Amino acid sequence: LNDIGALLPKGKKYTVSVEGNIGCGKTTLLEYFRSSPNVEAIREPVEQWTNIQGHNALALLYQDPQRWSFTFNLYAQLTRIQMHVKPHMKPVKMLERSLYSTRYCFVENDFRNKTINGMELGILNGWFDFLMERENTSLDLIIYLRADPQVCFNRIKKRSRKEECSVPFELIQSLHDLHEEWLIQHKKFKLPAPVLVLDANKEYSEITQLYEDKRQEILCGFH
Ligand code: DGT
Repeated sequence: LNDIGALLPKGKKYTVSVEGNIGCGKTTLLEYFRSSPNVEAIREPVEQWTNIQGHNALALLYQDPQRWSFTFNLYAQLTRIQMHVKPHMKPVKMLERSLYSTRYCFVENDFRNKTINGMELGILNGWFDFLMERENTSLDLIIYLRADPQVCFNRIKKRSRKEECSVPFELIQSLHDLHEEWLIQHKKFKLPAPVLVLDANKEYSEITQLYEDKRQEILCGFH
């Protein structure tokens, strides 16, 4: 009975992506729903990014963004497509971020900041378009954990992941603006799925109550 999804009427399975700024609480949401028997929560492979053949890509990214942003995004894209194509083991597959946030938030930010140039953007976009066409990157729902940049920044400082000790507030503000452009204002990029916006300024007990209240919507009925 590993594949509960296979037993569902017409085999319908849902893929949900959890999006939002660094420090907004994506991990907390995934951990919260991981206990549900219908949910497979797929965490972002930060451990993979901190050890590529003994190299810490995340640390290098923040030490010298000009040098390493292209490399990091290319690798992030690989680990993301691996999350998208991982076969469903349960009816709801919940992803921490997606191929879309790499492209629409991080890559976009790096291009606007000139930490990647036009050629590097072209290469990343070439891969992005190819993967979107060839692989199943469809999403049924996006959960946007929307938090003030200052709240995210404070949480990043508090959790003090060593690679992120030099993250400037400006980066958090820019990433916030790009999430807003994509998920709220629908300015430049297409939405791959409907968006459920949750107020992620709330602290743990309040936000978990919100998850409980929204359980039906978040799990597409598989609560
Ligand atoms: P949470 O649980 O909401 O606090 O989420 P985090 O902060 O654990 O996870 P996330 O994805 O916001 O970021 C983890 C670190 O990796 C953070 O320093 C930003 C970086 N990062 C994540 N995805 C990408 C990406 O696609 N491109 C680039 N350049 N950096 C990324």
